[in-house]
Parts: sequence; C-alpha cells; structure tokens
Amino acid sequence: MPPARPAVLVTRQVFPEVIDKLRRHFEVETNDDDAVWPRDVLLARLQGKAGALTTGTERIDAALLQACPGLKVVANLSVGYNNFDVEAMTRHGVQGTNAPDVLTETTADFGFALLMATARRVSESEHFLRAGRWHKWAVEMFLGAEVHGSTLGIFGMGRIGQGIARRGAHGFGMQVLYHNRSRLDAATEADCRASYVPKDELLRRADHLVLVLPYTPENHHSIGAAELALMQPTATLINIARGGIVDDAALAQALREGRLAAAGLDVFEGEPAVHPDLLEVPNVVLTPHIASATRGTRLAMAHLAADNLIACLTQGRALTPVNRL
Ligand code: 8YV
Repeated sequence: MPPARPAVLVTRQVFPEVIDKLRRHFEVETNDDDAVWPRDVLLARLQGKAGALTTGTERIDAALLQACPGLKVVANLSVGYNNFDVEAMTRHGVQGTNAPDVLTETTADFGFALLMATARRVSESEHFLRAGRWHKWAVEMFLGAEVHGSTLGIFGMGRIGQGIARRGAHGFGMQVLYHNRSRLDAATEADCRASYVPKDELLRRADHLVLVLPYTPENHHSIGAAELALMQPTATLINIARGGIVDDAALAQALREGRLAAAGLDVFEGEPAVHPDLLEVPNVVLTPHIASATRGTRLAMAHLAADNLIACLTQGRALTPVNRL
C-alpha cells in the first residue's frame, strides 16, 4: 500500500488552481462557503492535518497548537503574520511561513491610491454628487491638499514603504522622510530619495503620513492622541498597515475637531468592525482591507502559501519562513 498522503486544511476559499496544485500532493479539506469558522470548528477541522493554509483571520496560538499536535506547518496567505504566536509555534516545532515580495508593488500602488483619494477628497465629493447635492460648480468646492511637491512621511520603511517612497519621490517630486526601527543603507536611501528622521519630526513635518509598519504589541496605538497632536492640521494620515497601530477613536476625534485634515484607512482595530465615529466623519476614505487585492497578486500570494506547504511537507524546508526551528 502506498504511504498515506499528508492532510492539509485550507481555512478560506482560494483560487481553484491553487487547490488543484495542493491536491497533487495532499488530501485537501477546503472551505467552499468561505465561512469564517468559529474557533471550535477550526480546531475540529485541524485534527489530523499536517498543514494549514491560513489568512490573517485565523489566530494560531499556544492553545490551538496544543490542541492540534499533528500540525507541522502553517502557511499564511499574507505578508503580515501578527495572527501567529511565533514563539509558541517554534516551541511546538511548527513552521510558520508568510507571503512576502509578491504583493509589494501592488500594495504600494494602493497606498498611493489611498493617499491621493484622501488628499483630493475623492470619496467625500463622490458622496456629495451621488446624494444629488451638486447644483452648481464653485471655485472653492472640495479644495484638497497638494500631492506633488509636498512632504511624504513614511512610518515603517520595509519593502512596501520603499515602493511608496519611490512613487512619491520619482513620480510626484515629493520630499520623502521616513522613520523605521533601523535606518536603511545609503544606497537604498538614495534609490528612494528618502531621509531618515526621528518619529516626532516625521509626525511634525509630513503633509501626508503613510503607515506601513508591522503590528506588534509594542507598537499598539503608536499613533494615538499625543502623536496626532504633533501632526499639522492640514495633514493626511494613511493606514495600510494593521488595525491597532492607530487609536481609531482618537483619530476620529482629531478629524472631527479639524486637528487633522483627512485620513485614508484600509485597516481597522477589530475589523471587520469599524469604529462608529469613523463612519460619521466625512473626511475619511474607508476601504475593506484591499491593499493587495488584484487578481494577479492574490493569486501569487496563494501560490506562494501553497508552495510553502508543499516545500515543508515534501522536502522539509520552507520557502519564506517566519521562524527557525
Ligand atoms: C492580506 C495583508 O491580503 O499581506 C498582508 O499582510 O494585510 C493582506 O495583503 C490579508 O492579510 C489576508 O490574509
């Protein structure tokens, strides 16, 4: 009898061609309804599985690992992996992988799209038009903020931050300032035409501040009331990183009180719930976590997650590991 093939779970609906690829190697259980499984359902379905292809929605923590002793690898279909307790995974000998690089340029495109939509009041003016309130053109109607030639601040200068910096510097003649855990090497700074500044200076000087840093417990609410107070009242804030980095209640208050001109948000604390105050303020562009959402990019991310499962379970090595075992 041939040896039994490993079993893997795909926790959300993904492209059929990726499922077909997995089926060439594994017994595959899928989630064809694309339901967000409650924790007990996820635990039950993980029983007997050697691998899982997850999204940012599933929390992989010590309790789950304890309850699923057969699990060897969890491949996240995202570059961020704050849904993983990496330390617990390493302790349990479980390989974690993410999906970097393949989404960099697409996500940087979206960061720039959100910046422009926010600065130029695209959503707000469209709502005005759709509501039938446009009765006459006016010189001072929906005046926005300048993008070209302005100062672009980037908080978190990884691959996506660098992509946004290049777009701003080379495409829009922006002066680019950044803050990061560590300073980039001189060649990368020159390529991005970006200057390193302390966090406070970044907040004070940016006309448009884009957040692209990973979420960790240490940077929870690293943009809160005190940080927002340092920003110019004419500035815009863009969050394509993670909910929880910004204190959404403090942001809504700053927007309401005119202490910040506008915000563009693709991620939220406790998403898919959105802080009700953010839904009430007009000068905010809200999108449902779609920064990497093009067909080509999401397909590439899903393939990379599947390839990580295949490489781990058939050759014992991960392509893009997030922990060392
Ligand atoms: C993912 C993301 O699509 O990659 C990330 O970190 O935020 C998005 O690109 C999302 O997390 C789904 O898992």
